[in-house]
Amino acid sequence: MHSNQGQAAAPAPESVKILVAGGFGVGKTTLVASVSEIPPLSTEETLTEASTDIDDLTGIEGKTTTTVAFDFGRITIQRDELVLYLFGTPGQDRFWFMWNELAQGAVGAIVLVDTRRLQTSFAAVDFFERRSIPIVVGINHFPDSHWYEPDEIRAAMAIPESVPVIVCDARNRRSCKQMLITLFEHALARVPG
Ligand SMILES: Nc1nc2c(ncn2[C@@H]2O[C@H](COP(=O)(O)OP(=O)(O)O)[C@@H](O)[C@H]2O)c(=O)[nH]1
Ligand SMILES: [Mg+2]
Repeated sequence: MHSNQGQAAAPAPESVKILVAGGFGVGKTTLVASVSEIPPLSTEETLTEASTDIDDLTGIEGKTTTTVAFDFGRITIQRDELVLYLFGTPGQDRFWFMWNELAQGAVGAIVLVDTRRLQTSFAAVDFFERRSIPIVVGINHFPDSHWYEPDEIRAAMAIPESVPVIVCDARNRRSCKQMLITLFEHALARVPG
């Protein structure tokens, strides 16, 4: 009789949910698309005349699309043992009502910041801090943005020492993956016991 005894079954991968947050146009959709192994599901729509009155495009006049609900992607790390499901949150204020739902069961969040418009990411930092959800802050530099060191951004945004603040490039897969690993380690370090 055929038996599987003695053959170690491959353990099912652990799957965790991670959010990608930050203001409108900081690079959330770009980050999810950079790292995802599956075609990222994105509900990107062309900005309409109607929404240009509502969404603040100051500083990002070139942006022509917007994420209507959220971005979704997946990445496997640690030799197939860990699957991260990424949810990019909608950046516009009028979608705040979705955040509580999206945050359910999340182990942590990456909060992206655009140094030209730091204020657009304050609300995201605050949201996760209030709920004790671990975050990593990613400084996503754009061609015309002034270069700031992580400590300058930390001071400007009053981010506690315990929160990692790192420079990243949302278009670069390695950079995004490194940020996810930093977040995962940061989240694990906070688990009591
Ligand atoms: N130079 C540069 N451009 C970026 C970077 N990340 C995103 N972008 C561009 O910035 C724009 C807004 O990015 P998007 O991902 O749609 O922002 P979202 O609103 O946060 O989802 C897009 O045109 C991107 O191609 C980056 O790291 N560097
Ligand atoms: Mg988007």
